[in-house]
Amino acid sequence: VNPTLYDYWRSSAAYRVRIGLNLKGINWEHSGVSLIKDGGEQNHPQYARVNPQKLVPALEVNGNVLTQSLAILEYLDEHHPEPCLLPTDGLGRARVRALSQLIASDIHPLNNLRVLNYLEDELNCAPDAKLNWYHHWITEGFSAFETMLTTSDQTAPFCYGDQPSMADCCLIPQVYNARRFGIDLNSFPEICRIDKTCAGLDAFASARPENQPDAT
Ligand SMILES: N[C@@H](CCC(=O)N[C@@H](CS)C(=O)NCC(=O)O)C(=O)O
Repeated sequence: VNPTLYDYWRSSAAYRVRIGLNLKGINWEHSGVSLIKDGGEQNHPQYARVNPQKLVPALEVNGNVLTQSLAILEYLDEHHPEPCLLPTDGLGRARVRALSQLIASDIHPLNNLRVLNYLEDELNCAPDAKLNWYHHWITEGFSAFETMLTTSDQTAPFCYGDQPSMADCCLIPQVYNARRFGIDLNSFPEICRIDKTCAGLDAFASARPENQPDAT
């Protein structure tokens, strides 16, 4: 049986997993969880039984539910080693994990839907203050990411070496979010170059939000 991805077209965490599944050539089924319909289907009891964190993605594999996009990508890498998303040497793995976590642990959680909703609904943030918050965390994170790329001779054509890794699975969705919220990416030429390189690959193109069945 093909794995089922609990997915929302605009979820960047789910987008990471879509790229990983596609890179590995794994056929998967889509199960849509709309983050906006009916107060957010992620909050409905039937989805909370799938993922108690009420977040997408979750991946169901042979009756087991996996959560957390990076844990899912590592699982896929262990069970479908080719092409690998993590290098084989310890230093390389630490580097790819660090790049991935810079995005997945330090940028993305601050700009997640529930955080933005809390700023607006509970802390009475005005819409432009909320947008400044969004821009701030991406710009700060991308500045460090750009420096990490430009100061390493292991960068190119991808974030690490000559094939896409977990770091690219994290970067490309974050670039999508940045563009969606109108962030000027001119100060991040290396990030933009990698984004363009990845856009040319089918695995990345078919994972794009607008190419998902629930895209509106
Ligand atoms: N650390 C989690 C983050 C998952 C996550 O935050 N998903 C977002 C969409 S990108 C979500 O479901 N948000 C729903 C909400 O904020 O209510 C992962 O990497 O899987």
